[in-house]
Amino acid sequence: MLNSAPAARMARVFIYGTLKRGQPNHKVLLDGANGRAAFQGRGRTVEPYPLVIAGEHNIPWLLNLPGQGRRVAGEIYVVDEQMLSFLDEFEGCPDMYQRTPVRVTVLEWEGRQGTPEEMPATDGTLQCFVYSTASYAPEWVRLPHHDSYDSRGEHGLPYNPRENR
Ligand code: PCA
Repeated sequence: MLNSAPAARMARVFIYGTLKRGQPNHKVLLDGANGRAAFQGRGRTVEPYPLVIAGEHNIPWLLNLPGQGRRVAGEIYVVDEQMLSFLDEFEGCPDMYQRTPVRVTVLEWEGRQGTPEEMPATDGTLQCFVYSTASYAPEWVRLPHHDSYDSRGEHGLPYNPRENR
């Protein structure tokens, strides 16, 4: 048996919002009860997208409008099927966010070497899933566009955690 065989059932996810390290929902990626997630590196979307903070709970949303906004920074994880289904549920997919493909330029890589399916392509890009949305209020496009989300950033719009709602 090849050690890399389970990789076929793993998925790569680009995390740009409250699930990142140091952000309010990161703990769900670390909780083994939800499945497994392994940090692989950091990157930036190849295409620009509008990343806005919207609504009464100051939630970050990547609007599915490639070509507008800024190239968005985030973290790349490989997750198992259990964590992928957990995240779909957690992110209200497909009603709130939709899990869509995105191309990411890798800036820092900590992923395992020697397993071709886990390494960035020779042009330094990777295809990942991302939780973006196409179901947003039209005026959200005119909100400030961020390139790197931090709940406690200078925007002054801290995320309101679910447990407080
Ligand atoms: N959680 C997902 C999408 C937006 C959010 O807050 C993420 O961190 O990528």
